[in-house]
Amino acid sequence: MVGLGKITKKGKALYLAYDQGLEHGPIDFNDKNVDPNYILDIAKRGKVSGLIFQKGIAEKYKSKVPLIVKLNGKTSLVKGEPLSRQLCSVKEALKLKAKAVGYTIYIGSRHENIMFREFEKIEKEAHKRKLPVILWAYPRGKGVNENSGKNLAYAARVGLELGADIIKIRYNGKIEDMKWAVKSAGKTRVVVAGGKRKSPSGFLQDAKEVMKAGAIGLAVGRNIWQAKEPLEVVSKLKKIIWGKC
Ligand code: FBP
Repeated sequence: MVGLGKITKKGKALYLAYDQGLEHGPIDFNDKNVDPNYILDIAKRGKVSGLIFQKGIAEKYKSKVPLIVKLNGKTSLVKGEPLSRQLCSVKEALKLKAKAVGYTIYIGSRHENIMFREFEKIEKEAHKRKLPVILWAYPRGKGVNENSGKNLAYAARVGLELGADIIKIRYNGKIEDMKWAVKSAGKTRVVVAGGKRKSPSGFLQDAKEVMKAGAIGLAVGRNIWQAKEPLEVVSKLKKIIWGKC
């Protein structure tokens, strides 16, 4: 197994996700957070465990915290069965000084086999170079329930089966479902995505529950950088993840 020491502290992690500009477009942004420098500042001052960028931003904006380069992506303009293709190689990510790479698979999509193939090559190459691989494992596609406990656990298990070091899944608000997903992931570590912005108290409550369920941390975007005081959210999340710090 590849060591996770560069992207975890005491086995736990808080990642700041900022690939939404590709996935959703600037609709998620305001005057401040549309600027990647604003995000770099939150990451640096908040001392998060890793910052997730697509390669274009990583090339132009240098991170002081460990960089995680997302290797595939798609826009929200394409409709139909989801397919997210590779946009950046492991080699390019390493040139950008990435400490890990990320890849999304839409479990249940008619095109999941294409993403499985791409992921397999990435996983092989990244592991050869001792680079951890984080799999965004999202159940999605025609007739696929994105939030059922059964499918979240299935997504988690796919991460273990395919060789991911960490999987990033969503929380459906049911702690028992998260416990089962964590169990299903075996030795693959689980981090949980933030999702659309929620009330701060609701979001922090979710964070407490996923940690109780056995996740090693969270990978959050909008609930941090859309907040009025992002560093306050980071600090509260760190307390939940690491206890007093
Ligand atoms: P958020 O915390 O903002 O939800 O970010 C997590 C994330 O996985 C991002 O990395 C990604 O851009 C986004 O969610 C994708 O969301 P969706 O697939 O629901 O459009």
